[in-house]
Amino acid sequence: MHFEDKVVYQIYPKSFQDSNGDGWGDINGIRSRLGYLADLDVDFLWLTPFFPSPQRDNGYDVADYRAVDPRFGTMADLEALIAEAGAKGIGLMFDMVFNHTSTAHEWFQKALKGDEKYMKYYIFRDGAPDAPPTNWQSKFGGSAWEYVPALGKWYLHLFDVTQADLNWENPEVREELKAILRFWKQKGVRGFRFDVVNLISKGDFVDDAEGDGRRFYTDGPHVHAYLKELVRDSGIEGMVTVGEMSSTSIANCIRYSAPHEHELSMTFSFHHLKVDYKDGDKWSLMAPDIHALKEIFASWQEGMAQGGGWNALFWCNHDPPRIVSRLGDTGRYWKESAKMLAAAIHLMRGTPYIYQGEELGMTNAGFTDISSYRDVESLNYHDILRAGGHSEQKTLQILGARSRDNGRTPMQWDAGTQAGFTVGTPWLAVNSNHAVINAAAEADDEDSVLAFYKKLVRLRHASRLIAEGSIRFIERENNDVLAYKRAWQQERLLVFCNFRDHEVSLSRHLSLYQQEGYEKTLGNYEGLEDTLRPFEVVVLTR
Ligand code: TEU
Repeated sequence: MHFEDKVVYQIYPKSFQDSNGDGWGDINGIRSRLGYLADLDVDFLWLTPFFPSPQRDNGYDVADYRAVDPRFGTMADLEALIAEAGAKGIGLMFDMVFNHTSTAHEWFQKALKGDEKYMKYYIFRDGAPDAPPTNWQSKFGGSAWEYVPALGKWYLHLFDVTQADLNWENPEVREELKAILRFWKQKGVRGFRFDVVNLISKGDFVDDAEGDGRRFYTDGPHVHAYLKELVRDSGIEGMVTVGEMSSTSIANCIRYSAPHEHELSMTFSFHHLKVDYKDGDKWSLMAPDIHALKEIFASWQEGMAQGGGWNALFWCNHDPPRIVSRLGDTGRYWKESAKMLAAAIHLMRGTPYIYQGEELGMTNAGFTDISSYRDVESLNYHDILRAGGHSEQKTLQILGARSRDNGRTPMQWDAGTQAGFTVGTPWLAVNSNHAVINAAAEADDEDSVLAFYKKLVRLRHASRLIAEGSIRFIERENNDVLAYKRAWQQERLLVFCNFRDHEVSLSRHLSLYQQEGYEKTLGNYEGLEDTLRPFEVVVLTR
């Protein structure tokens, strides 16, 4: 499978398009928008989980891996979607949440009743009711262990208390998961995204004196062996696969993604999305450190290339806030910054992912009241921040910048009521800026953010340099500009991105490149100056 020249579009079904007026997006809604997606020319659609689920974590708490939650539609709707997308040359990628199941899953329910077989599917530990086995913290706040009085045991949940971690040491668990992959492959699914898959192999269960416990289970002892086995035995090698890697390293991501390792096609890593975390804390606000951002891109891009690994390129998904609100500008330079940010990653070495609405320049939710929020992590942290002494106003300011609901507001299709997302009441409020930022308006505008994304997708399809070329970062000492050079055979491409809302200079005037035979082939301003204008991106080729 060649994926170097492909582009993936991520759909969060709950917020994409509602077809029956219940305020939830659904599969038939996606079917009705295939024309839009084909026009954008994307190659794959990654759908976040639509499986039966109590929805404590919006579907990442899976209760049955082989069915469709009725609120999203039926298996027949899903099969029709796979066929109709396929007819347009678009492949479906499904999201496999294999680190944990919902506690509503049949396996966990049997375990709770003391069924020995199923207790071994999870990570249960003996212990007194007031002494969790370790001091590890859940990623959503609080202890990572929950006590079950009837069993006199604790179970591990790295995420919500309703998301129990699976015991991958048990070969029966691994066989169950392989069978799920075979099931979806048979249905015509073309690829998979694996949720937090570098957390599946737990190491020693000991207290962490320095952190929240992650060093004992991140990129754990058997993770590479488990992945190799999963891919080999389920027959999915050759399909496009991406692993979501939490707090990982370049060395591990090379192993996860280098073709000769026979693990995955590529990896998501998140280091570049933490450059505005004060002291590494998501809930402490800080202005983004652009120098750190550049260093992270340079080391991951060049490091992965040297080791033969492959990056997934992304700014947005259903977890982080919207990138224009974060690194760009939502006012005067909204359009310029949205385009600059897009070009910055789409021309790198790796496979670009577009998250629904990113191609329109959608912004953060703008919620001003806790009652607007739905995300379990946001609601938990509201209480944690309040208990930690923050005022309600400060807490809302932090959630306004960091909540996962920022990226989950409904897709903005048009300027009409509820942005064309639903004729009912949406499960999460529509952003009031849909009157201006919406697909219908942008489709008719050649200068729109949407039009710019279309250019980037087509460029990758057409250019072997973008798909396969080498990469080297330049302007390394410049704290305002991210810049790199791509090379393939005799072809060269240079990308200069100004991350500031003011004019900045370069170590070398752009006109000097012109004298060397470079021409401007893409940008978000007219003409070419020696300096870069606010949020300007300039692409030069030779
Ligand atoms: O996310 C994994 C993950 O660790 C995060 O991005 C997490 O949301 C963040 O650290 C919280 O601050 C994946 C899914 O993308 C996410 O939606 C799920 O909630 C999570 O796994 C559990 O399945």
